Amino acid sequence: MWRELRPIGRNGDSGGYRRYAWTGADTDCRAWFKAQAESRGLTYELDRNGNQWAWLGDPSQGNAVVTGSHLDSVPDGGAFDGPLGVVSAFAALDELRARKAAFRRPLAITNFGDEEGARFGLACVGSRLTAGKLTVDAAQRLTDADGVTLPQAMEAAGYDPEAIGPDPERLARIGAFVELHLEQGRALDLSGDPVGIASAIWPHGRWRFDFRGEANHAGTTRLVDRRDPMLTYAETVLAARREAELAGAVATFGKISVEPNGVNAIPSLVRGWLDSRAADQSTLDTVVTGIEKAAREYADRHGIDLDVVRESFTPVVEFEHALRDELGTILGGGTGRSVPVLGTGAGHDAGILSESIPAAMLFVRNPTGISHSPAEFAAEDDCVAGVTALADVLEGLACR
Ligand code: HGY
Ligand code: MN
Ligand code: MN
Repeated sequence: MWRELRPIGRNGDSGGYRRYAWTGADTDCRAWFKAQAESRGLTYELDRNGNQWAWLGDPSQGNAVVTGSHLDSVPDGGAFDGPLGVVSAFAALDELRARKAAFRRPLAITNFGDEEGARFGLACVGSRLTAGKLTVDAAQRLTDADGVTLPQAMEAAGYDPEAIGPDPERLARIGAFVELHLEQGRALDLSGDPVGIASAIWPHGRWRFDFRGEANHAGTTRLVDRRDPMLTYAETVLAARREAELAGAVATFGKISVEPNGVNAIPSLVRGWLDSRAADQSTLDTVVTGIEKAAREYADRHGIDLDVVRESFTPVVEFEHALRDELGTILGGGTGRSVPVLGTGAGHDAGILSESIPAAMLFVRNPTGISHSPAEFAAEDDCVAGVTALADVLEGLACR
């Protein structure tokens, strides 16, 4: 499976993946998923929001156990964030078949569409639409950097954008969703465990800061005469770092666009996207309010107009304790051995779905903690441990 996925959407220069929603690379990933489903005799289904499903057993029976993740990536992402959960799901099913497990509940493997939000700016679009956490109206207005809207992109990729919307009937069939994911930190490396269980996802969001000044000649405009939004932007980036440090949170400006984007022109517009996350809501509020306040002070000083728009927000997710404890018991194997339970600052489809259905996550050790980068890595032994753990969990949930 890894061999087949390896070339899809891979950039030769960076070695990273550019698998953006509804592009050719995404289409190739989806074709791969469908082929994996069909080669195992699973019933393939595409839902109204473009999420893919591979069913073993009859979905209408209800109380299904579902596992999977996503196949799209951030710009120059690694091989594991997303695909590890999908590959491990198919491998866990193979393992359960080898064990001759008898399924008492329907089982499905999923690929949720557009998890990273790399193209349209909003993460987890497929699961948000399904859970009714993104309105059809708002989804239809999502636009990529080239001005292509989500409906246009879906249509160009051969999907029906008219069909998108909440899918409560589908969610009602699911008794438990378990997403396996590469850990995006070093907690398991430090504790010396190959696999852990998720406790919670930090509240997180994305804010767009538009700094508007005045375009002018870089060579002839005296410094005192400038209204340069790049200066205000730069000061805001430093403020973000300061506020996050003070609060024990994180804040990142990782994306920027500049107009007119000329070497010899003072910019008229600098647009920067802030991603900020914290362990609790009030800390996150403090950080973002502090950054915005600092930005407004700098803007006033330099004659810059500033607009701040919250583009997305995901509240704290505390995974259901009963399911989480069940996973702990299954993985402890009755030995009382405890599996680490850890929180994360990364968002996931499991977090979006957890408000509608019981959801849980398994994490696989990441020896460097690096993620959203071509350097993202997990050792083969740990990936195998992840598959075994997922198979044990699915067996415990679906076969007993
Ligand atoms: O956490 C994120 O940035 C995304 O939801 N994976
Ligand atoms: Mn990610
Ligand atoms: Mn992911």
